[in-house]
Order: sequence, then structure tokens, then C-alpha cells
Amino acid sequence: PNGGDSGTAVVTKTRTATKRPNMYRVLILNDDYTPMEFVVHVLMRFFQKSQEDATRIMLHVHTNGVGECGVYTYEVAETKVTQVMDAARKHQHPLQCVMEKK
Ligand code: NFA
Repeated sequence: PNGGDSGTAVVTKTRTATKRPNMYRVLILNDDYTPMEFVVHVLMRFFQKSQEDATRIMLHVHTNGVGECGVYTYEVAETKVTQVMDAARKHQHPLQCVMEKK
């Protein structure tokens, strides 16, 4: 009755653009010389942290040696690292900021 079609069908779904971008952690590293208040300032200015969160992150880095400022796509993370390193150099602080793939 229906030309031998046994009732199957192929349904093709076009994949929509939902691929997740690679994400990168931006980290700051402890050192013995950068003033605590400068680190707090950097975290507020470039990572939009509140005074309270910035202080918590700074103290975590001071105690543990390293800490996370945020997680961003590649170009945003790269920009944050550059902003921190430029500010540190300008003020002659040895503060180091790096990014790592999650
Ligand atoms: N360890 C620095 C000090 O005692 C403070 C600091 C914290 C530096 C976090 C770098 C990162 N002045």
C-alpha cells in the first residue's frame, strides 16, 4: 500500500553552534614584595571583585602561593594577564599573573 516503505525515516538534525569555548584560569602568584593593598586594588580594578572578595583572594595567594582571579575565554584571559603585568611593571612590583587552560 505504501510502496514497500516499512515505516522508517531518516531525520537529519542540523547541529546548531553550541560548541563550548576553551576556558582559561587566570592566576596570581605570591611574592615577598608586592604590597597587599596593590594586589587588592588589581583584583578590584581588573577582575571586578568587591573589596571583601579581593581581600580574601589576596590572602589566599599570600598563604598558599597561588590563587584564581577568574575563568575566561582565551582572549579575555590574555587581556587580564596583560593588564595586571602592565600595572605591576608600572609600579615596579614583581607581581606575576599567568593563565592556564582549565
Ligand atoms: N606576600 C605579599 C606581602 O607580604 C602580598 C602578596 C599577596 C603579594 C598576593 C602577591 C600576591 N606583601
